[in-house]
Order: sequence, then structure tokens, then C-alpha cells
Amino acid sequence: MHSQPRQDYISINFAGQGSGNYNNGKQWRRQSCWRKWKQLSRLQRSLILVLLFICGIASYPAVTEHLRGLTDGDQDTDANNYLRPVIPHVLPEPVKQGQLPLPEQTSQRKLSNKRGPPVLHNRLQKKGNASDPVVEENAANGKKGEEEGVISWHGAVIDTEQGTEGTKDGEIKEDSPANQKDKPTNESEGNWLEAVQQAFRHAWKGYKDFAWGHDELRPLSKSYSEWFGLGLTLIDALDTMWILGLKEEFEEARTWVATELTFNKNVDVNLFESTIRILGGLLSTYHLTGDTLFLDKAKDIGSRLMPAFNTPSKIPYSDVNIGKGTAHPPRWTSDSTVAEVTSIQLEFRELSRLTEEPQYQAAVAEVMKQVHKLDGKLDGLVPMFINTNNGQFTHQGIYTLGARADSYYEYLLKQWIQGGKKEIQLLEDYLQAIEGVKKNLLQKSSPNGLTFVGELSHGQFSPKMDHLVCFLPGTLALGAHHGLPADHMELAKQLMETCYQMYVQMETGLSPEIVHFNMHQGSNRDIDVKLADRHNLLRPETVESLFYLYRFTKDHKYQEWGWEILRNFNKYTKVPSGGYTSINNVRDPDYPSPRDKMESFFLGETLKYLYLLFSDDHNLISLDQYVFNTEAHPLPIWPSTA
Ligand code: DMJ
Repeated sequence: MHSQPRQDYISINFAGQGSGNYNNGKQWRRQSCWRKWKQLSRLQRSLILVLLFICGIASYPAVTEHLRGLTDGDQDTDANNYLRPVIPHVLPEPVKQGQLPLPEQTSQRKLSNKRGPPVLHNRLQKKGNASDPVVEENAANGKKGEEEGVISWHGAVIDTEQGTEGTKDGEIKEDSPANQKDKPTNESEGNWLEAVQQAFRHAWKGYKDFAWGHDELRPLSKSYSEWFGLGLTLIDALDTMWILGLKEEFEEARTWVATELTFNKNVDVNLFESTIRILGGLLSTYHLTGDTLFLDKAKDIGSRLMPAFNTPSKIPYSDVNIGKGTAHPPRWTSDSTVAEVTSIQLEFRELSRLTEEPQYQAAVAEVMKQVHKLDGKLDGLVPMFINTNNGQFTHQGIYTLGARADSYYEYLLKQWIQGGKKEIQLLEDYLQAIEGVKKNLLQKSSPNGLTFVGELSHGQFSPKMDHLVCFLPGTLALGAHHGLPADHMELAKQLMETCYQMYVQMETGLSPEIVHFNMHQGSNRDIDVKLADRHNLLRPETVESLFYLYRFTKDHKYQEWGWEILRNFNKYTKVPSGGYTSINNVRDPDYPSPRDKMESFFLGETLKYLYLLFSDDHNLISLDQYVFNTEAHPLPIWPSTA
């Protein structure tokens, strides 16, 4: 019954706290502060006001800086970002799989990578052998699946200039628009030829950017290697540029020959290599252009090579110092290689014809005369070495159509053609040798019966065949075209098929340097490749033979085979920054293991023969008017004087 005052108390307190606690409290504090302020003396109040004023001035910059920081977050360091309020518009968009990051986003991501464990960071860069410059370049180009941490060799073949689209692992898709664009049909010869021009330009770009005036491009390290120090690639490529119609590139190279090339140098050069590449290249360029600059240079190098023939036997030494005029055999032997001393004749004979100075032709004819008479041949097949002191074959009993003997056979036929088919002894030696091949070296593989040319060592047959032997189908076909037995052409076709199989049966579609054929019944594959033989040096022999076979048969399958080979060179050996590289392993399409070297014959021969193979203009270096030296430099067949 006396509950009212209690009720009031409760009511006042409850209402005061429940409905307006904060405001009431604030009001209360305000009133209390004011009471205290009024209790201070005038002096105390003045001091407090002055102190507050000074503090306000001192804290002003920090406050403004802080406020600025809230709006300019994108200019701050990565670490500070973590401490700052997130302002949504300055954060990068998350990068989606397969999408190329914008440059700004890339830098943001790089910063965030640094925060991760260093081991992971390194692994990301090293996976797929990122120490290869090619791979690094792809990573830098943003072409690879960086998000996945996978960087594979395939990326090296993406030609950024062509704007081709890479697949996830960097391979050019079979059906990608870019691939279709330059995928020729038989009806569109133009595209086939353009593809070779493009390949040449790409190779030339690398040479020009990183190796100009030097012997060979090292496309991965973006540098060069010197062999003779004579601009070997540039000279080897001169007539290719002319034939491919690359005038601008040719003019630049011509200027270098006119202003920079000198043979007055204290360097040792290999007689054979400098004859077929330099003398041959200069002579053919002279013939194609009529420009006497090249003839003058040819005379200069030709005369400087002559000391090589000053030997007791007149069989030349392998090396000449073109500055000093001295010559010598290799340090470890007084032997020369048979193929080397018998594959310089086309060039020196032509030099004599042009200069009307007989000493060049006389020197190389003497070599042929001696080799013709020598004991130690087997049914026209020659051993691999010849002694420069006594002029006899050495290391006898080994017979091959591959390294060290190959172009002996080629030059027997080609000298006969060059001289107007009059030098019967050359022809006889050639015909006898081909019979010797058939009798001693020709076999068929199992299970598919591929015809191949093996080797003989002291009576023992070895089913080993160098890629170098693939010059033979072309040479046999050339002989048949010039009237030699029709069965030479049949053999040429069979061997051509075998050389093609040496490409298609490899995982990269590129041939190894050496293959071994199976001959045992029941073997399930025709071709084996030893680990040490799996490299491909961008060699020309197979496309060279395809060119001859197509010229003489008009069978388009040879062009198609050549096209496949060019595509695989593009796929596995093309380096994005320019140039092509030889590779170590034709059996590993994921990592063919680049060697970092573009041999001069890739421009001098391989691309030239591909272009001629794809051309249906059979007057473009007519095989009735020209004969190619062993480095693909066309020299004229001599006009008949009879
Ligand atoms: C070239 O220098 C020549 O074709 C030579 O006859 C053999 N070796 C290379 C190409 O493979």
C-alpha cells in the first residue's frame, strides 16, 4: 500500500537510464565541466587556453598527412597498405587464370610474391629450367601460365611478332587461326614461299641484333660464336637473300661485305669449310647479281687458301692461315679428311674459269687424279682419311656415305655436270661408287622394309645412317635427270622415304643426327636412336633431296613433307627474340633442350632449299643451268665450247 514513493524512485531512475542515458550523461558531464571551469582563476583559465592553442598548431601537419593518406593509398608502399584502411578503388582486380595481367597489376603481384616463402618464389622461376634465357624471356613476355608455376620449353616457339595465340602450355594449336593463316595448300604456293621468307627474316633478325658481322648466332644467350671471324653466316646467306627476294636485307649485307669484310687476318681457317661456305657463297652471289664486289672478294679468299696445297703429296692440309699464308694439318695427325679434299673442286674450278688463272683448277684436279688412282677403295667406295705426306688412304677398311666421305660422291657427279659431262673419269668413278653402295651398304629395315645406307667396318655391316647421308636421294635424282640409269631414280625415291621417316618417327618430327635401323625379324620399330645421337643441328640434307625429287617428279607429297619439316623447325627450334637453335633431343617434345647455336648452313642451305622446294618456278635456279655446291651455292654449268 505504501508503494508510491518506491514506485517514483524506480520510475525516475529507470526512465532516466532507459530512455536517455547517453544524452543525460553528456549533459551531466558538460554541466560538471563548466562548473569546474568557473571555479578556476582567470590566470589558470588563460594558461589552459594558451596550452591548447600550442598543441593544436603542433599537431596540424600530422593530422593533414593522415587525412591525405586516407585518399591516396595507391602511392604507398606495399607494406604500408597492410596498415591502412582499404580504399576499394586502389586494389588490383584479381587476375583470372589464363588472362594476361596489365602492367600495373603485374607489379602489384610481384610485390605480393616477395612476401611468400623465398623457396617457393625461386621454384616458380626455375621450374622448366628457367635458367634458359628462352624460358626467362617467355616468362617476361607473360606468355606462360605463371599462375600455375609452369614454364615449359614450348613457349620458345611462340613467335610474338606473328601474334600467334599460345595454348595453355605454349604450343601453337593445330587449328589456331594463326596456324591456318600460313598453312598452305597445294593451290596456294605463295603462302609456302612466304612462310620461308618469314623464317628467314626471323633468323636474320636474331643474327642482325646479336651477331652482326660474326660467324654464328647464339640465339638463346643473344650473342655469337666465332669460328674464323669472317662473318660466316652473313656470307653463307647472301645468295639465299637474293633468291628469296629479300632486297633490303641483301643490301645491308652487301654494304658489310664492301666496307667491313677483310681476309687480311691472322686466322686459321678450315680449307673445306671456308671454300664451300665463303668462296662458294661469294662466287654464286657474283653470278646471281653480276656485282664484281663479290668476284673480287672471291679471288681474294681463293688465293689466300692456296698455301694449303703446298704439301709433299699435293693432297691439301686441312687448315690455312689466310693472313700469314701458311698451312698445316690438325695438331694430332698429318691426315686430311677424304670428303674435305675432294669437295672443293667445283669452287676452285669456277674461280679459274672466271679469273682465267689456271692454278686453282690445276690444284684441285691433281687431288682428284690421285684419289682416282689410289688403292684401298672397295667397289668405288673410299676410306675416310688420306695422308698429306704420302698421299695414301689411312684408317682403311671403314666405308660410309656419311661424315668424312659423303660429298666425295656428290662432287664426282657434280663436277661431271659442271664441266658439261665431258670428264668421263669422274662419271665412271661415280657410277662405280653407286654400284658399290648397292652391293655393300644398302639394306632394308624391319618391320617396314625401309631402304637405308649403312656402314661397313672391316667387313662388318653396321645399320647406322647419318642424317648427312640424306644428300644421296637428291644426288641420285640429279644424276638420273642428267641421263644416268633410271634405277638411280628408283633408289632415290626409296631413300627419300627413309629420310622422311627419320623425321616423322621422332616425337618432335625432326630427325636426329644419326639413326640405327632394325634388321631383325620381329622388331616392332624400324628406327632406333642412341642417346648421344638425338641432336638436330638444323641440317639441310633431307630438304635438299626433297627439292630435287620435287623438281624431277612434280609429286606434291615432297612439298608437303618439306612443309611438315618447316613447321617443326618453327615449333621446336624457333627462338622468340630472333633466330633458330639447334637442339639436343628430338625425342622430347616437351623439352628438346636447345643448344644455343644457329649454324650458318641453316640460312645458306636449309631455308634456301625449302624455298626452292615450294616454288613452282622451275627456272628459278634451273637444274639445267646450275649445279649446287655442297653448301647450296649455285654455280653455273659451263657453256659448251665444242
Ligand atoms: C654443310 O656445311 C654442307 O652441306 C656439308 O656438305 C655437310 N655439312 C653441312 C650441312 O649439314
